[in-house]
Amino acid sequence: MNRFKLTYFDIDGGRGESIRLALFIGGLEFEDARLTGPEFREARQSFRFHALPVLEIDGQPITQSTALVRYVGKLVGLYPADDMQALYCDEAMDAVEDLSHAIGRTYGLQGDALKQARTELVEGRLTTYIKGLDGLLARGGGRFFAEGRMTVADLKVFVATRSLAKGVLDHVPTDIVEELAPALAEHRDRITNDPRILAYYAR
Ligand SMILES: N[C@@H](CCC(=O)N[C@@H](CS)C(=O)NCC(=O)O)C(=O)O
Repeated sequence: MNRFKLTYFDIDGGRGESIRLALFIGGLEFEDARLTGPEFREARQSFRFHALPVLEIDGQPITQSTALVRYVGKLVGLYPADDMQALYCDEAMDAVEDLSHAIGRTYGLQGDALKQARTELVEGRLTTYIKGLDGLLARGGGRFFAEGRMTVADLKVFVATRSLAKGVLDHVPTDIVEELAPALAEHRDRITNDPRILAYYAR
């Protein structure tokens, strides 16, 4: 049995959350190391790319959240064996990563500059990616992104749409997913109410 330690920020969202969910769903025990902002800044230089998440597997640190969730998904049966379904899964996950980068560029801004950047985000990349993900969901059959069942793609998209609904981004309407892509909002609710996800957040 491998030893897993996931280091990420102390938030129930972001790039580390789908990895936590996949580890939990798969019943793989892991050390859930959650850093505060000051703790991260102090330790930042020690991380390979000065960023999180980092998953240590038997003491070996590995980075890159999508690669990590794909790896855990393979271990726990949350990643398709079929190549085309795997490609569907990867496309959705990489789209979420693109969106994370677009959102990340608005972090640290204040006041009017923040408002303007977030308004542009809402009208631009956010709308494009929500609609694009909605299309990928439809391609997957309407309920899940690949293989007609929950995979790591559903976890990664769910983390993103859940965060939007929670209002973590000032100047971004919390109902943006409902407004632009009702099926994607239903997908978020479907994953939210999955017994494995309910069990994770009930801990
Ligand atoms: N491509 C990397 C991006 C990692 C990344 O940018 N992580 C953010 C948090 S989600 C971070 O550590 N930001 C802090 C910083 O860059 O100072 C991945 O997918 O893991």
